[in-house]
Amino acid sequence: MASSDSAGAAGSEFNNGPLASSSIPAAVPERRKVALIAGITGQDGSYLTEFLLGKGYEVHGLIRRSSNFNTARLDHLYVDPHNSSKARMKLHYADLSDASSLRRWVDVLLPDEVYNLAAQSHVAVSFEIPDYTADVVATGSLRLLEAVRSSSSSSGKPIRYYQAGSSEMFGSTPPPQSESSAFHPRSPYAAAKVAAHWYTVNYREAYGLFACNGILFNHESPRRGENFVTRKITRAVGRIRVGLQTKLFLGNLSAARDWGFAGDYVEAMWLMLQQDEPGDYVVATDESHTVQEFLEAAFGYVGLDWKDHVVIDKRYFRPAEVDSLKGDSSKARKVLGWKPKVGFQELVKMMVDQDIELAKREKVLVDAGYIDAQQQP
Ligand code: NDP
Ligand code: GDR
Repeated sequence: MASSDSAGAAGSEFNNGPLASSSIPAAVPERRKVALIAGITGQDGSYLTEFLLGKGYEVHGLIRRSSNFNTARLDHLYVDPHNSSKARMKLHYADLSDASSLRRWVDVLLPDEVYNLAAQSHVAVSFEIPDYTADVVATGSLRLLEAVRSSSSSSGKPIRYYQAGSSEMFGSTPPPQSESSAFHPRSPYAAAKVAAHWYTVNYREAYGLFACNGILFNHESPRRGENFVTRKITRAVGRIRVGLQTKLFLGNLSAARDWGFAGDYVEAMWLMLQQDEPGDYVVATDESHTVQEFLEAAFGYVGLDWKDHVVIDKRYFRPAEVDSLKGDSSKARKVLGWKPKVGFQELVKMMVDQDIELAKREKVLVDAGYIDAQQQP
């Protein structure tokens, strides 16, 4: 979907240089706001892109090279730039581990807003690949901040920056957690996010950059990666319902999380960058449920008993767990005027409904012999 040619296309579109005032026609349309999203192919990237396109933005996304296409969450938004002048979402190759690629795209695109959503975002995996996780999540954020600072300083163009912080940064600090709660990270991922948080604060204080940290609690959707616990559960419910699976292997069921809907949370990211002053905000539903409660809701919704299907497997326990997260998002509600629209039960139903439809389509392929029923997400 992205092409290395896109650099030229984007460059010629945005680097036209100033027009002489006499040559400006009376009704020049206002320049669209330009957003640059790192991590556009992820769950949040796809919802944020939809949201910003709806606000009239030109959206550019940085994607990394993969041997398989990694743009499935964006396919419904894609317009081939070769076939249409209407494409308002464009994709470019870059990587948070490659500073030169980040600086190049910030220079070429001159964005108004940069959203850093890119990360190795799986907590358990961060124990397996800690060095890589730190490089992308912590140093990668520093690389992008520095690209924004140095490009903005050279061009004189102000750029607003959003950093995707996480409730995992609170770790073992007891709930409710707010902006003033202490960070006590419990994984390489969380420690790297704490570093990225402080890099962002430092660039704000040192250089006056309009940089915000969103401290977002867990947010889910039908587009959630399939190895996060909520989606793993709803995928299994769908597959069990249509007869493609019988067991679901899970780890710690007693951990409690504050689960919201990703579509609601991207609005809060945008709102942070529309304020007069930059700041840091907790974004949460302020309600907490255990993994077991999620299981009860998801299996119960389709008339199944989770105890008939769930098997505890110690491989899914983490070396250090975050036991209980519950946000206090009163600052975001007061200052940003934000609040979540989708509650816990509605979120579970939305995810189960879509995963039943997905499992039905999967079953057609299994019955036709195209895929193996044993393949589990
Ligand atoms: P996802 O894992 O779905 O998406 C992560 C994105 O980062 C993907 O686009 C991925 O690309 C990209 N990425 C990974 N490594 C690199 C790299 N080296 N260079 C460039 N891009 C890279 O995460 P979410 O959408 O759920 O989360 C978005 C952000 O918010 C993440 O930073 C996450 O840590 C953070 N966060 C998420 C929360 C949640 O509950 N969802 C809560 C709090 C914070 P690819 O598609 O190629 O893998
Ligand atoms: P989390 O999400 O670690 O909170 O990070 P995840 O869904 O992975 O785990 C939530 C809780 O469920 C328990 N659990 C399992 N988790 C997974 N993935 N697989 C299992 O089989 C399983 N069984 C039990 C976990 O131990 C944990 O307690 C997410 C990510 O999106 C981060 O990027 C983000 O920063 C935080 O949310 C906020």
